[in-house]
Parts: sequence; C-alpha cells; structure tokens
Amino acid sequence: MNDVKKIHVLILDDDQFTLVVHQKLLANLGMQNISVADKAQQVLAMMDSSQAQPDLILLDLNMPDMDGVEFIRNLGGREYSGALILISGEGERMLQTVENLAGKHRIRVLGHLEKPISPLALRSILETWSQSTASKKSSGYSAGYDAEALREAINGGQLVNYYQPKVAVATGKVVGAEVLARWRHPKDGLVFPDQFINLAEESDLIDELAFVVLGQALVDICKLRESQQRMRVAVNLSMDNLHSLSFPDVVASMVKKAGFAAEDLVLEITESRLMQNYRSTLDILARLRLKHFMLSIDDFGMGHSSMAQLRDVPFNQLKVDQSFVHKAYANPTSLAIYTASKTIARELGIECVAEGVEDRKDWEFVRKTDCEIAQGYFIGRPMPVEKFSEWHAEWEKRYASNFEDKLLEKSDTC
Ligand code: G
Ligand code: G
Ligand code: MN
Repeated sequence: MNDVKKIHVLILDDDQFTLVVHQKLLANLGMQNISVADKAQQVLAMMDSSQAQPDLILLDLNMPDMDGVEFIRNLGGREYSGALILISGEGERMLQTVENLAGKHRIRVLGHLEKPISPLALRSILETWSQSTASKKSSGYSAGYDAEALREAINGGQLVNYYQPKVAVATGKVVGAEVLARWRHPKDGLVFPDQFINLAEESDLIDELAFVVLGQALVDICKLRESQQRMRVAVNLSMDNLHSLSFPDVVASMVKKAGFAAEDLVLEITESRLMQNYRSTLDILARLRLKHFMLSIDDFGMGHSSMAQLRDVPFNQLKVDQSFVHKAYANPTSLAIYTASKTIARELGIECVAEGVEDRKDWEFVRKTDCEIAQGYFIGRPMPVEKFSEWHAEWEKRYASNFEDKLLEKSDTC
C-alpha cells in the first residue's frame, strides 16, 4: 500500500456515471491500476478465471442483480484477502451492519462512505490503511502456534505483562492499570493475545497463563507503588478460568502472599461464548466477590456480556465496550447504548469505565457525560512496566496543561 500507484483497485457500481466519477477521484489520488465493473457476477467470474484478486474494492451496496451483501458472501467463499470500502446511499446503521457482516466473512472493511463520496474522506481512509499495513508488518507475527510452543512460553518466562492506565475522568488521577498479556516470541517478536488466548483456552493452558500473568502483575504493581500512590490492577480472566472450584482460593493466597489488598485486584471477565457450567461459574464468581476482589464485566454489550450476566453475577464494575465509546458523540446508536450502559451502572451503584478513549474528542465526550473512569490510547497505550512511571509524569503534565502542549502527539507513540 505504500506505493499507491501499484495497488489494484476495483470499482463496482451499477451506475456508469458513478464509475467514471470514482475512477477520476482515485486517479487524482495517484492510483494507476484501476478497473471498473458494473456487475458483481462479472467480478467474480474474473476472479475465478484469472485467480487474481484486487487489493481493494470500492463496493456499491445497492445493485439490481447481485447486491453488495450477496457479493460479500461470495467473496467470503473465495477467501478474498483484499480490503473493501463500502459505498452506499443507505444510512449509517445499514452500512455498519454490512461492515460487521463482512468481518464475519473475515474480510477487512476499511470504512464506509455515503454517496456522493468526499475525496477528503476517501483519502483519509486510504491513509489509515497504509499506516496499519505498515505497522502490521513491523510487528511480524505469524499465526498458527501450537500448544507445546505456548506451554514453553508460559513456563519459560516468555509472557510479558503490558499495562494500560485507567484514570478518573473528573480529576485525571491514575486509579489503576489493566494487564494485557504479550508473548515475547524468540523469532516472531511481540505476539498479541488474539494469537494465543484461544489456543490457551482450547489446550487447557488458560489457568497456567492466568496465574503467570497475575503473579507478574502483583510483583510489578507492588514495585510501582513504592514510587507512586496506591493503584489497582486489573487482570483479564477467561470464562474457562472459572470452572475449577479452587480458583478463588489460589488467587486469594497469591494476593495475600504479595501483601496486596483484595479490593485492589480487579478481575475483568469477558464471556465470548455461552457459559458451559453456569452453576460452578456462579459459585466461583460469588466466592471471589466474598473475598472482596472487584469483579468487572468486560466488553459490556458485546457477545454474551449482557444484562443477564449483570443480573446474576455480583459485578461491581462495568466496562462499556470500546465500540460504544469511540466516536459515540457522532453515532446516535453508540451514543444510546453508551448512555444506557452508564445509567445501568449508576442504578446498580457500580463503577463505570469507558474503554476506547482514543483521541481528544472521545476524552471530551466522556468528561461531558460524567463517566467515572476512562481507558484508551488518548490516555496511554499498553506499555511495559518500566515505562509506566515516565508515562505517569508525562500524563500529569498533559493533564495540567489541558492537553494544549506538544506532548499530545507523543501519546500516539509510547
Ligand atoms: O492486548 P490487546 O490489546 O490486543 O488485548 C486483546 C484481548 O485479549 C483483550 O480483549 C483482552 O481481554 C484479552 N487478553 C489480554 N490479556 C489477557 C490475559 O492475560 N488473559 C485473558 N484471558 N485474556 C487476555
Ligand atoms: O480486555 P479488553 O477487551 O477490554 O481489551 C482491551 C483491548 O482494547 C486491548 O486489545 C487494547 O490494546 C485495546 N485498546 C485499548 N485502548 C484502545 C483505544 O483507545 N482504541 C483502540 N482501538 N483499542 C484500544
Ligand atoms: Mn479487559
């Protein structure tokens, strides 16, 4: 993508005039390898006969023969590995639904644009694409690890904890950090959790992983507290951690040994699939709460992280999923869900955390809407423990100056 001229872009639209206009627009952005088609079938036939796929398709959703949704389904069947930009005159919610659907087919959607498309908006989508392909390359991970390699990594100290700060919105005070596990792979560099958490769950390694992460977190946070004020630490748990009835006792003994207060450990629980054994999961969660650990419902509003969970489990913190926070000020659907989640937390008398506070506008939004705690790239990215104190000092300066100084840009790179 760095060489814009070489990217093969295909414009698919049943309207001839739109084809001409969009072709011109892309040419103005420096693109030289552009093809056009007015029928989806034509594109699929071309892909089948030449075995070649465009790098990017600008896809009109409303087409009389095969519509955009059907076309995406067919692309999914052909394991299309390029990207899509959705174009339509339909409203935002429809575009988002289709964007989601494409994700289910493992097709990357760079964004969506309403007709007539604005050259500026198109350029900004393309720029973000080029940046993200560049950063993917530099992280250099390769998918498909096996359980043995992961077991070695867990036992051999290859897992490292990264810490993402959480701050009180009203005062800017740092209240804690969430631990996000990383695998420092000897060959592939830093590997992210989406590459190994599922594997750990499937190969019965998730308990070992959780204990290593928690053990390291207790050591790191105790060290940090020597130089800073009291801080909570939040550890992510998988539902698969909650089937062994002795789990709360193991956690309690680790925390006690570290001289850590139970109420300073937050356990963030996400449920990506339906609970297998609801009775023992509830037993474990209830006992964790009895021992005064904080229980946080993570990614609230997504998957099975639902109202029923909130009713059944004694959670005392709710984390609104980032998809309802980032840019919520500009999206009426997200805004409605964010506001309702905040109301639920308030009615239940539990803390509310907004995740995904990615830029200054998101920060202003959570401040205006009185959310208690915020977390996101605008405040700080996940970082190794050695970086935390430096980040903290910088954050205090940024906050004190109301983010007017140049340090603002720095938050994107730490
Ligand atoms: O770290 P990233 O920034 O990519 O996190 C991706 C997801 O991985 C998050 O949703 C988080 O809940 C999950 N995750 C990160 N660390 C851990 C961990 O130690 N245990 C479990 N179960 N999930 C984790
Ligand atoms: O456990 P949970 O699903 O909440 O994990 C948080 C995930 O969100 C991690 O992968 C973390 O790196 C990511 N994240 C944290 N802050 C931001 C943000 O401001 N923007 C985006 N896009 N992702 C974020
Ligand atoms: Mn989390």
